[in-house]
Amino acid sequence: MSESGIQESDNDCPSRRKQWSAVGNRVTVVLGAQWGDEGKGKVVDLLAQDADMVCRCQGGNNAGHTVVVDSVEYDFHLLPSGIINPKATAFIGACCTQHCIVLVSCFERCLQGWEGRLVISDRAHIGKYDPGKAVSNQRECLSARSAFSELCERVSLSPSSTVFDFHQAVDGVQEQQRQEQAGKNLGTTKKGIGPVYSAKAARSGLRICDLLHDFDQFSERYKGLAKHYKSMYPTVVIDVDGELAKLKSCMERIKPMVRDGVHFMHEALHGPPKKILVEGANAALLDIDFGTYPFVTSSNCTVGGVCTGLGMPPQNVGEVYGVVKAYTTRVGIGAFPTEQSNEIGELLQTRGKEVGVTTGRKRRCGWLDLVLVKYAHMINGFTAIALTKLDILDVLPEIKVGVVYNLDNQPIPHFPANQEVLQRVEVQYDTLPGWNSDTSAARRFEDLPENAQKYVLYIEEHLGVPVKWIGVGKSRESMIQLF
Ligand code: 2SA
Ligand code: GDP
Ligand code: MG
Repeated sequence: MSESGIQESDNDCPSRRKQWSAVGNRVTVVLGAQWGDEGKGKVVDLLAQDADMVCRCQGGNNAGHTVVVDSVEYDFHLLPSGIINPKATAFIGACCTQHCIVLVSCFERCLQGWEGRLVISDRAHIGKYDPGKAVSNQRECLSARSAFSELCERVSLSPSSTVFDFHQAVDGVQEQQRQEQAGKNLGTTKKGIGPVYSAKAARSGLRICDLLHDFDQFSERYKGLAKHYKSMYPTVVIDVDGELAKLKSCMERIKPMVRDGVHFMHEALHGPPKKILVEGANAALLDIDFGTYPFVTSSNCTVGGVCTGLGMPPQNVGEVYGVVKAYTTRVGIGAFPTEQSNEIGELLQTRGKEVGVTTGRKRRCGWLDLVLVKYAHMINGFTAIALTKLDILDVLPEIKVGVVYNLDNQPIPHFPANQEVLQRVEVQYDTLPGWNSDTSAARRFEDLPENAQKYVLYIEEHLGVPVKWIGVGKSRESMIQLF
């Protein structure tokens, strides 16, 4: 304070500012820059090899992140992909929707010491309890299990013991109603994501802290929520008692993994130096606020979601890596300006094996849309880009890139918010020569054919963001690092 009692500015007292402004560790963030499935799992796996902590900040098991190590393919839905590194602690943040009870019970059965490596925020919302999902969880579980070579004979959650799950059921009914009433659904994954986040926003959701605090109170609120859904969707069958009994039996098992997420994150940021990785799920154009609404998911998949999802300040955000596929894909419904509903789209779909990891749906395919990626960069401020699946373009004689949107023959300066407008835009393309040769063995930038190098440099130049990695295959090794 000065004599007048007025607070001195930072400039007046730099040493004082220094004393109080220790930022702590910064997290490295990996985000999808298109409509998802850009290869985030692979990039995270690469970065996670020496990470101390790997975090998921939003989304639920709608996400499907693939990692290929030593020819073994791992699909992650809720757990951070970086969990493959046995030294990393996995953290599931507050803004994630959980079916963690099954997940955890499965892991508990098959991984010794698992509790010590998984931390779940007590503020996370409970999405569903669905032993039917155990099939997929077992896959996740078994994958990780084999990675740690910890064999277990007792992974036995029976897929036949399915209990009706109302969030998931409601998601299905809502999709049916949209189809009937508006002639168009959203193309959700039907994992109950929309209903869980709706309940959260309506303040009727149930969180992990509620489950662990007082089970009688939790049961009352659970019954209230079930009743609410039943009144809105009478056809939905809800086994209230059965589901509550299972939740109760799982409660003790997950307890050791649950922490106050804000405190946990604060300690991680302000303790000894740590490499902390945050894995975004879904992608910028699926963001609830900035995506192609309403054909989006229900969480913030852009950089703001890192802070709100983990409960951490923005100054602790360090590198923000945008993952960009060398072409564009979209799974589900909605406008897609560069979509190629022709043999080019089919070739990309087939060569790229573009099939949904969670639902098995075919992904729609088209040319790289730099208008869209630029828009994602405006929101996220990418510090560098991972350009994936360049190898899929190896056989094309020429490659188009969307660079401008025209509306009524006039270029528009921004990415349209309204979906009817987005449906109407005409894309102006630049055409680049292809390279017609196999890039899958390239490990250095110089190993790439000249036209492939030019394609990468063109993207870099257009976006004004450096490309740090180039993906030329599925495996960990098939990644060229530029700096
Ligand atoms: P939801 O289920 O409510 O989140 O669906 C809303 C929209 O978000 C899209 N969405 C996705 N898009 C790409 N990949 C996702 N994960 C899976 C994958 C998808 C799959 O990795 O392949 O298996 O189908 C994902 N999750 C949600 C969804 O298509 C809707 O457009
Ligand atoms: P995510 O949701 O962003 O993690 O991506 P997905 O796992 O849903 O989809 C990406 C798919 O592309 C997976 O099957 C990956 O194994 C695969 N993949 C990732 N990078 C590359 C690459 O550079 N080349 C090829 N051929 N496949 C890749
Ligand atoms: Mg995916």
